[in-house]
This record gives sequence, structure tokens and C-alpha cells, in this order.
Amino acid sequence: MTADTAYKALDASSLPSRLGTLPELSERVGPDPDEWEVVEVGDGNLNLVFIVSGPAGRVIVKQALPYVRLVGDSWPLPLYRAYFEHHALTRQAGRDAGAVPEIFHFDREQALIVMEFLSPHVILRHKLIAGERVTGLAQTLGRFCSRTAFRGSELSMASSDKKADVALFAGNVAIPAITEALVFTDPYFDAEMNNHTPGLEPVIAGLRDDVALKVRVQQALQRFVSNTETMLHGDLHSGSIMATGDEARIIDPEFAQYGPMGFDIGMLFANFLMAYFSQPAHRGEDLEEYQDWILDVIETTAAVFEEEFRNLWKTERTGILYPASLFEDQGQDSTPACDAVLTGLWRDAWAVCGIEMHRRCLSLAHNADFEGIEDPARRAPLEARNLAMGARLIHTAEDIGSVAEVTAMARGFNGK
Ligand code: SR1
Ligand code: MG
Repeated sequence: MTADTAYKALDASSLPSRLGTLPELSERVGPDPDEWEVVEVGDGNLNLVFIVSGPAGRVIVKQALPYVRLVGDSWPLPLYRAYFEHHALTRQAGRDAGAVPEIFHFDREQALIVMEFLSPHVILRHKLIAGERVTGLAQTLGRFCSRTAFRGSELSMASSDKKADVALFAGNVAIPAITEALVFTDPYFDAEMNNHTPGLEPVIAGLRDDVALKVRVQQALQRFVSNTETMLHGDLHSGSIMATGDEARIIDPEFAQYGPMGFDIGMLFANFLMAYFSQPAHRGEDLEEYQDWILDVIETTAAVFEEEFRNLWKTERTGILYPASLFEDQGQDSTPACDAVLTGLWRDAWAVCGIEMHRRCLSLAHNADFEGIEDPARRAPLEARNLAMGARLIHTAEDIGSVAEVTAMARGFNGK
């Protein structure tokens, strides 16, 4: 950046002159900024995203806005989130090499990150709505969730490093507050920014009348705010994944915070389940096969996650938790300890899964899987199935013994 470093939002016309002298851009886009083509493509809820193209190639420039883009400047949001996103991307790249875009440049003052342009990748949510398959998707996602969960925790990290990182991320208060409200709280009362499809009123009344359900959701929130097990992606939905036909990458960790190890995979599965429940409005004759594929992705992701977690348990358990000195060094098997950790993790995951299924139909930020169904009379019954399954997951989270029970549950609700 030039002499005046005060934050200013970029636009397509000012970007070349403002970033034209950055060597990272000259090298990757081209030395003459007059030759750059800039398009703003951000379709998320928070930020500006530019594709910058030139004779040497393309990069992404992502810049935070000082407010929530979805709502406008009536909802201010600190720019410091870009700083935490940068830290999160760096840690994720270290914990699961190649899973996230490469960072070329970070400017804290301007809240901007210049990063790899993923091509020909598209947002996974669009692929799911279009009925497209991604080979190897479950392997990538299962490994990413497992490696980031394990390697960001005291199962692997030195206690002092972990504490320092938790302290660093504790500076990020505004972003977790969004999740605390929009995900865990707003769906269960008449919050100002809520919106829902007409026709769902009886279902919503049922959820809000269900005291036991609200207690369980609050218990999950209590774990989310107070359990700093690992560094989460924090917003791992199908809009935070970009894919080709045979490769997937994880983007947008601006909601990164320390939290329970089951959070990311629970949110991820909710988004696959919402893709599943919305499919009858998007598909024709291949509906059943495609829905089966989605459930297969969920089952395989869970299997890959567990396999990788058990593998890391055996090979990388270098932190203070469940040390070899208490088990293997005494000739004892630590598998029961790993089983216990995974049991708690899956309990958290299934509860979060149900809660995410609720918030995307009831709170502020919905998803295109359902929102793309134009006719509310068609949308409401599909969302009702999704809401009912969400409630079942929240109520039964600690009793679910396998992912197959969850996919069977989905098939049951889909037939209703
Ligand atoms: C005001 S932000 C709304 C939602 O968008 C993000 O992607 C998160 O999911 C957040 O809850
Ligand atoms: Mg995002």
C-alpha cells in the first residue's frame, strides 16, 4: 500500500492503482496494473471479493467491510476479522497441506488478503443444487475436519502453544457473537432478524414450545463458548467449499475460533442434509440416486474422519492429553480413551448438526438450497422435514451410535 494506509474499501476501478505496486500481484497478475481486469464477485454475507486477472494470471483479493454486507451499515462489524482469517488460513495450511488456498499477501490495516484463485472450482453448494458429483469429496472433507480438529488441540499441540493461540483468537469477539446469536439462539424465539417460509408457523411453535430441546441447544451453546478444544473453521457449510469434478478446497475461515472438536463436521453434515432435503424441488428422475450419493458422502466423510483421527491418535499424540506415558509406555492400549473422545465429539457434532438445520430455515441467513425453491408452498414442506430431523438430532445426539443411524433417519424424514 502507498503512504496513506488508513482503511478504505476497494472497488473494481480503484483496485489496480491501490494494489498495483504490490510485488505479489505484479508477479502473479502482470507488471502493468492498467492491464488488469477486476471483477467483484462476492456473494457471501460479509466481504468484498475481487477476481483480478492479467497477462500473468489471476488472484483473489478479499477485503473485509466494516459492516455486515447482508444487512448494511446498520450492523457494524470489526475489520479485525481479516486478521483472524489470515491466522486461521495459515494454521489450516499447516495442519492439512493443500486443503486451503495459498495466501500471497496480507494487509492488516486494509483488512485484505490476496490469495490463490481456484479454477475451475465452483462453490460446492451450487454443484449440489445442480445435482453434480465430486469424486473424492468425502476423503478431502473427512481428512480436513479430522486433521484440523486433532492437530489444533492438546492431543497434538504443546500446552503452551495452544494456550497462546487460544489467547490470540480470544481477541475475536464480534464474529463468535454472530454464531452465538444467529445459530444457537435466534431460531428459538421471535428474534428481530428472523425470517421463515409461510406455512411453517405450527412447526416453529412446536420447536419453541419444546423446553427440553431449548435446554439441549443451550447446552451445546455452553460448550461452543466455553470449550476451546481446537481451532474451528467455524462456518464450514457447502458455501465454504469450492470444488471441481474431482477436487475440493476449503475457503473462508473468517469465523475461526477455538471451540468443540465436533463443531465443524456437525455444521458440514447439516449442510449436506439440507442439500438432501431440498433435492425433490431441484431434481427429476435421478432424484433418488442423487440423494443416495449425498448420504453416501456423509457416511464416507464420517468414516474417513474417524479413520484419520484414530491414525493421528496412534502417530501424533504428542500433547498433554492421554499421553503415551499413561498408556502405551505401561503396556496398555489407549483405544478406549480414543473411543471416549470420539463419543463426546460425535455427540457435539450431531447436536450442532440439528441446530444448523434449524437456523438456516428460521434465523437471518438462509441457504440457496431452500431459498432457490421459488414457490413457498413447495419449499415449506421440505423445510419442515429438515426442521423435524434437526429436532430429532438435537434430542438424540448422545444416543446416536453411528452415522448410518443418521442417514437412516434422513431417509425416514424424507418419506414423510
Ligand atoms: C451476518 S453473517 C450471517 C451468516 O453468514 C456467514 O456465512 C455465517 O454463516 C453467518 O452465520
Ligand atoms: Mg463465509
